[in-house]
Amino acid sequence: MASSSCLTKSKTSIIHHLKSIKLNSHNLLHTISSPPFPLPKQTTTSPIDSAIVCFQSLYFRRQLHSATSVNNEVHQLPAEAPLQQVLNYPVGKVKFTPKLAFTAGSTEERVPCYRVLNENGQPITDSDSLEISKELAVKMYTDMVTLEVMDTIFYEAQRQGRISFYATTTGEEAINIASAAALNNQDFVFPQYREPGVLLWRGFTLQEFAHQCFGNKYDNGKGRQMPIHYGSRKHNYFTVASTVATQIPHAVGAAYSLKMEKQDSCVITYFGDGGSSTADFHAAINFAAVLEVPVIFFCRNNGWAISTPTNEQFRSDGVVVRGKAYGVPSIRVDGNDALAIYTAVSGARKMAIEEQTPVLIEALTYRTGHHSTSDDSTKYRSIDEIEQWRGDQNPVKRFRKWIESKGWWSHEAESEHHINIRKQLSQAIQAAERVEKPRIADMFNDVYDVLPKNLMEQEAFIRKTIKKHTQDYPSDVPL
Ligand SMILES: Cc1ncc(C[n+]2csc(CCOP(=O)(O)OP(=O)(O)O)c2C)c(N)n1
Ligand SMILES: [Mg+2]
Repeated sequence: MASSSCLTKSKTSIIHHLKSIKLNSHNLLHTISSPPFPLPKQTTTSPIDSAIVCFQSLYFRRQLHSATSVNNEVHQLPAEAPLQQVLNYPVGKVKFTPKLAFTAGSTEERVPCYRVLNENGQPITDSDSLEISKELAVKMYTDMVTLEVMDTIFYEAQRQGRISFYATTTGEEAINIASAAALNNQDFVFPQYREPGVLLWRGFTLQEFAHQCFGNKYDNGKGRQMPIHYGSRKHNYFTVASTVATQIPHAVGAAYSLKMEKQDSCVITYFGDGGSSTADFHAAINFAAVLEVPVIFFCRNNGWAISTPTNEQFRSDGVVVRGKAYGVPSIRVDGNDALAIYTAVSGARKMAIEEQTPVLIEALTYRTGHHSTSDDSTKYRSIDEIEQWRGDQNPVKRFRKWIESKGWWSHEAESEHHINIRKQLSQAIQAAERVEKPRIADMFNDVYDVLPKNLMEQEAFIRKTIKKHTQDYPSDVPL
């Protein structure tokens, strides 16, 4: 297609064409209605001239498109058309290019992963890392071990039928503890369900964890939720909701309120790779970017959403690249390297508060435990693969090697801590088991100011049924 033929089109046909490509601008149409074409060669800057150039560009693209779709080959257009280099679209200033080049859907080179400690727990040369004190390092390590032991014991308690459900954080201890260590306790947490370590870090006691898992009257949620649905107003930790990813837009709303109140704190929301595959994630991160709110999106990319591997969830280079698509600063970090996570979250927090911006962190890791006690992950992945990730990459072992190399930890300290935590947990579980369940009335209160008629009827019905069939109902639920 020669450019001269399109420039000599009649006025009517050009206006018709403009309408068809939906360039909705009166100015533009007016300008086009004043001949002559072709346009003068000098560079123009007025909005009207720009509009004409815009039209020209679109017009040529159209012609090019129809030419290529018919002949399946691209012809070089003569260079005489005076294309302005940059145009100020509503979306921003955009440069033109005469080249037909589609952006790549994926690149050979993946976004690199920020790491500080290698598999032997030795710092990588020249790595950017924050200095941390012995006291902080030891607290991070001991909390990781506490989390590991807590998982093992609650998991066993579920297997013994003492609690109904459990999900471990195995393989994600560093994500839990090191991210929590980098935050301030005033920062709000909107968790998924695999981040109890953040609550542990903030001082939620083993007894409180046990009360929740046993759903007794001391559970903050009054036994209305399954085990592991922790929440604590005292620790600014919003209650876990297992409807995947619903916490992400909530976090953005909370961050917006911090912004309005000019608070010196931020929000962090955790979610898995599966969570990042939901509509809620996309809506939330877009709102966060546009509203410029201080929220950290922390994605635990552990390779699996129950039995669905990440390569069946998305074709992008993981989750980190989505930050750029939404205009959000992002980083990919080694999720099994506590020092890297600590440094990345500290940096993200600073940016979020000082620059009032969302930040996306993708922590790459591997879920070495089953999804939950309802899952057997060997049905969809090999034991060898799991074992491989439990070896050198184990985040707790890696961090231990580092603190040992600094002379901050010993075998004696390790066994003492294990014994102590096991003992505390065993006592906590026994105590939680003995506490009676919440009252029947708690199934119905705390939502409505005045109980609606249908709930009153349900409450009366359940009381009547329990009285009639007492032997079928637990004796430790007060009526
Ligand atoms: C809205 C919704 N859809 C589906 C489920 C069922 N479900 C529970 S956990 C889960 C996988 C989530 O995977 P991911 O976000 O990667 O977290 P991970 O379990 O790996 O930590 C799914 C699909 C759910 N709870 N909520
Ligand atoms: Mg996952």
